[in-house]
Amino acid sequence: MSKKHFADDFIDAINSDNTLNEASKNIVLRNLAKIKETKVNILITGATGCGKSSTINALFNANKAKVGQGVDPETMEISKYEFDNIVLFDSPGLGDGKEADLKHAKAITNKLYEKDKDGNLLIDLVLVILDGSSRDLGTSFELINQVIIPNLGDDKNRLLVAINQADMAMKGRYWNVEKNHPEPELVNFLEEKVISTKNRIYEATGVKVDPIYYAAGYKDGVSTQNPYNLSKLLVHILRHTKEEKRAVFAQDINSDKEMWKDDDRLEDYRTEIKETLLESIKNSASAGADIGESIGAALGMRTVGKVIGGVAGGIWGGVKSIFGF
Ligand SMILES: Nc1nc2c(ncn2[C@@H]2O[C@H](COP(=O)(O)OP(=O)(O)O)[C@@H](O)[C@H]2O)c(=O)[nH]1
Ligand SMILES: [Mg+2]
Repeated sequence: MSKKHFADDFIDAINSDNTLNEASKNIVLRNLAKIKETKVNILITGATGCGKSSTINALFNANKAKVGQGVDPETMEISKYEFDNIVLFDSPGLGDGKEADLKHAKAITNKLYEKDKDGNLLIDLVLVILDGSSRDLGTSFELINQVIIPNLGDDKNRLLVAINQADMAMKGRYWNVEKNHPEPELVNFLEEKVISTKNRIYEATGVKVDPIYYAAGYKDGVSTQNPYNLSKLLVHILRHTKEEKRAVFAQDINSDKEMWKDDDRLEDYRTEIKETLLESIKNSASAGADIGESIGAALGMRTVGKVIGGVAGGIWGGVKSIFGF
């Protein structure tokens, strides 16, 4: 892609910093080059119409996924969307008929076992989206409990369950359109949905998940509704991603500030996003430059953090302004 990588701005900054010793500098530059090559592979699945495409478009920096596009169950395969560092696999869940369901279950299972070129499991994270406006989530639980969890391997942390269309959970009632948030009645309803989702998965599989609810929002000819709890969703995605891979989200997340504004305020999600990205970049950049070795190196490493935090323009500058650096 043509946009400049945020790591290149850090590379420029490190290169022009003369407080760093040469040896540390070379290690950091090599690490930054590695960040550019790091891929995070996410499998997004859930029933047709739950909002996979809408969620992809809200989270990331391109309108790649067609919204409201019904799939042809006969020919449907997993669609792949490649950003600079994030790679998404979008697969329908169950509920498209017996034959299609078998095909989808098989495709998802295969993806879960796929290895990358280093022999590690390819998929870093499986995001299962439930349609919060649907009263019958039976096929979604079948997908989670019978297809995904049994084929997930030991690292159950790869699974994240999120309930979309929070605004429509009570058919649009108790959603405050003006403020773009749920009123207390709807909050209670959604919290119960979270608990019952958690219980249904735990009772069937013994696996503990921590579902969240959100709204990807929509754009149609007449009206637009911004996402709700998208920052919370990203916080959970980051928490479920290996520490050393978190940094690269900075490159691909949606640069439209409006997308990230509205949330339940239960935690300061935007501050956590900012600190998580910065921490991950600092740690990845200074990996192997032995901090314990000498005071000089330790000071050098502290400077790396400072240099990186100080970079203003480009993609990183955008991320900083969204998440309040
Ligand atoms: N009200 C509301 N509609 C949504 C939300 N997310 C998605 N939609 C709508 O639900 C429909 C299906 O969404 P889409 O993203 O295509 O679902 P997919 O089949 O899972 O990819 C579209 O009309 C979207 O505009 C949401 O959070 N709230
Ligand atoms: Mg879709």
